[in-house]
Amino acid sequence: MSSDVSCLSRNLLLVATFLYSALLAATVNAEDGYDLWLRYQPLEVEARDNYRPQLRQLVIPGREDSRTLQAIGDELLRGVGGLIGRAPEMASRIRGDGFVLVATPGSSADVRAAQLPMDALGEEGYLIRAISLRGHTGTLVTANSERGLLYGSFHLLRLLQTRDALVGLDISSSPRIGLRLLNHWDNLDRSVERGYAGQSIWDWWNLPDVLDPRYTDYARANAAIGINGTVLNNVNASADSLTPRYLDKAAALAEVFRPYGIRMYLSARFSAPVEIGGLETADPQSPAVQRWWQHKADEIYQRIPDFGGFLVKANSEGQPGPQDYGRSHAEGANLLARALAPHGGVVMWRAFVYQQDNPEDRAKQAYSDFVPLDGQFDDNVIVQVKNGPIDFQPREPFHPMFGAMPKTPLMMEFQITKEYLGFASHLAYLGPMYEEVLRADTFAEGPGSTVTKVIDGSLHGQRLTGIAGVANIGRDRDWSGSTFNQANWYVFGRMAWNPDLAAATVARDWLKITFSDNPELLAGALDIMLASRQAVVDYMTPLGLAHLMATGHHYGPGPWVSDLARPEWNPAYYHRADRNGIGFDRTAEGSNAVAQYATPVVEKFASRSRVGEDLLLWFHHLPWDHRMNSGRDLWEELVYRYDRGLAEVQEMRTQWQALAPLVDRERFDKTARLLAVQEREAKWWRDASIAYFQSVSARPLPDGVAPPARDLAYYRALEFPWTPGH
Ligand code: GCV
Repeated sequence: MSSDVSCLSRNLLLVATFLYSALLAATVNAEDGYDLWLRYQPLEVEARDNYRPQLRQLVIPGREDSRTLQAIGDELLRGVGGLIGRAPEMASRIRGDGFVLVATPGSSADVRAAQLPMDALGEEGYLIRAISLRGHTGTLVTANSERGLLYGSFHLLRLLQTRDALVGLDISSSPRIGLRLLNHWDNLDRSVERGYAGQSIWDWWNLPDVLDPRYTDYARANAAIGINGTVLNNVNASADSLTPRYLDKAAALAEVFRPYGIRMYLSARFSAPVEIGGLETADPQSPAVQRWWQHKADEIYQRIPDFGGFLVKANSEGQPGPQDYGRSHAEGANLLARALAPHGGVVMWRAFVYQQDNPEDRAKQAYSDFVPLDGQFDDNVIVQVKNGPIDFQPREPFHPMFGAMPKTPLMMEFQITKEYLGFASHLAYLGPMYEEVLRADTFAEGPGSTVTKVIDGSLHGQRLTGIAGVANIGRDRDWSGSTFNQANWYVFGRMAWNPDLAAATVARDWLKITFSDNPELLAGALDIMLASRQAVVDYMTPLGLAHLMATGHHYGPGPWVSDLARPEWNPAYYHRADRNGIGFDRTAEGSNAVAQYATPVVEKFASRSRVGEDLLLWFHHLPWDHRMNSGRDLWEELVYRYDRGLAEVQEMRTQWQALAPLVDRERFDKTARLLAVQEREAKWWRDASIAYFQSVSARPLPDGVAPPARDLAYYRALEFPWTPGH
């Protein structure tokens, strides 16, 4: 009996041990997405064997005295160690073949002696070269600054992650755009405007005392893709962010970011002199107001000596601004710019403005306000312009301000968070959208005057250049609400560094880093990513339609909404559908928004046949029986596009299912579940939109098309009081 008991307990112990080890293994291998592109899981055996002889020693002169060089050393040890299963030995000098030397000409006599072409690299660029030094072969990462070394080192790690050869390396890279920033729309209470990945990562309450290790990982992730600045707080700003208490908190974050080359910026509320300064006015002409901003700048730079500057949303959607005092945007921007100038800071002044009670087409208002001010902004002001003239829609034409202000630096504002593309739950890879905008030709100075050339400064000889992405980052374990949303943060950074990169190239890199280089996985997942944005366009806003989302939270369809106080808040304002036709006439017969573009572009956009069907209804109001390229009439084409969008999502789900054996369990399941949500919601969009537009057009559904699942009244009655991000 007693031996039975002891045998039983032995067996139980064995089972428990086995379960514990299995659990441990599962935890160790768990892929919850936290690592982003800093994922240093072991490469395939062959790749590891190839790399090992080339990554034996790491030499970083001066490492003891520099936090950036220490960060580089830590990252390379960790990265190489993880990827090839053996960290290089940290050495003080080159001892044999297989060295990696990370040094500037200033920190290494060998680099100086090599006389490399360093001039073109500028402050942040780098060279990565296969090199022979002191009779040994190895790899050199060099740059003019430690920041350049940092970016070069991350590039070296990327080469391993994408399984590129180190033999014969000769890479020279420098960023095309100076300010490469994330904009957080994060509030002091940790809510995030248009954020769908949980609370803000900034724990304002516990700062500056508690420094979440996430802050360092955030800085690492950004540095790895070349992002060099971050605006911590929402453009709908609270003046409290500028009080000493909150500046101390911001300073603690700046300290964490500094070794990673990330400068801190803050959104400034224009009326702060009144709200926290006790002044009676915020008028830019008031000497007291000017002094207040100068003192504020001094106070900030005392705490954060490398503070980048202010981002400002003024006279837009209820925010205070210079026009409250009869002053222009330029006068407002210059007020802040003059306070920052002695310290080297910049003002990023947003052009996202449209006015209550202004009957002008909303798509025209920013241009009308800003273009006459060209030449009036101080040198340290850059005007931040959204990619399109309305507001981050699934598809918009490029903003007409690009190319139209030759004397003013303009920076791009993209949205990485998907306010209008299905929140965090829909899979929509934004690379193709960024690419479409960056490559658009403004014709401002003749053919080839692309948006990229406007924002990289080459078109009009601007020295101050920038690009910002509204972040999709929150407290969620995977940072962005889904694995595939991480790709949008990633591609933003990569294109900010090099706007000529193709969306497909970046997606491939990201897939290799995030999952593996299995060819089947790469092909299948790449297909999904590249089709995804057009799918969203098709099931939400096909053929150039825009802003059909439900009121306020923008979750789901609301094309029927037409009773809101401001006309341009109503979807009906944008689609203008009635019994006879649909679309916004922006030609000379309509609002004439086309006239804001340069001549050949005007002609293209104004022509029904040349504008392209993707933007057709953005610029034209057309009868339902307008003949389309497909031979279908406009009504049939609209229905066809809604169906096509839904079918694409169904296809994406099928493709993802086929990849199940190639993806780890946790990330596979989460993506699969989200794709199911996306299919359900794409169907909702399709059904509700068709039901509504049919109620207006009074046209029969084309043969063989499934009728909407419910009647229009059902869709109209849906309410979502607790949507995130609102
Ligand atoms: C930060 C849109 C969004 C707002 C956002 C605004 C802006 O209107 O819905 O949430 O406010 O753009 O970019 O300022």
